Amino acid sequence: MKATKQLHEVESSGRDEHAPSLTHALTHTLDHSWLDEAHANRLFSQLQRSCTWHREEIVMYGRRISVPRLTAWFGDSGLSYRYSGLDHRAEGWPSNLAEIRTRLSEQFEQPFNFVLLNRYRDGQDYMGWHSDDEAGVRGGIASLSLGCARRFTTRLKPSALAPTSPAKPGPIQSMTLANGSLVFMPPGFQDKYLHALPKAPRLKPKSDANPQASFEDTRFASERINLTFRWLSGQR
Ligand SMILES: O=C(O)CCC(=O)C(=O)O
Repeated sequence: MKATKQLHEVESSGRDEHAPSLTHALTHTLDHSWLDEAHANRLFSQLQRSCTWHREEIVMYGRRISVPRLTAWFGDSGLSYRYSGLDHRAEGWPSNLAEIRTRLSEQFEQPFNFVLLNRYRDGQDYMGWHSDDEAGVRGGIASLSLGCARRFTTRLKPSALAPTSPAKPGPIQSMTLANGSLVFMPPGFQDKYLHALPKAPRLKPKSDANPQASFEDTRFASERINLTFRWLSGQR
């Protein structure tokens, strides 16, 4: 892996005698300025305008609920990624994301054939604790953040803690992902760790910030777009 910067930036939420060392706990790579600001701003704006954003519904505990964020996806034509009981069929790559994919493949020396986009409209949108360990997801996952800075959290799965530890996840590790930052979750990460994008209650919804303002003069208001580049095996 040709990572340009290896930075373990951790704010631990507490100590736990069963917790592994921080170095072990956060083995992913974080680069705060993987995309320069102008490029990140341009890409944010392009994706915000041009993607078909879906408000998906999933069934949890027998109830149908709306996912608390918008989603879009791209990938090699015909490829389908199934998670949360929903199929996501790809129809090729727009040139702006194909370019990013090439750079990521060179840097991390692995192919990527699918990208999932999550759009958090304000601090009320979030992603709960989960791991991307669906059958067929192989290799590392490269996660690019655009727009408003948000906290990204990780914790060890109970199964990855010492056998003597209670059946609860490890302490929460947290990092801030700002406009243009990249975090790489290496192969095997999803087997051991959960991750989440918590709510950010102090972020004002766009309508409160200034409903008349354009993207340029409000920056991102409170919006964030995250792109996770993945390799799905067993598919072309
Ligand atoms: O928005 C983020 O940074 C997290 C995205 C995520 O957890 C995922 O796509 O699986």
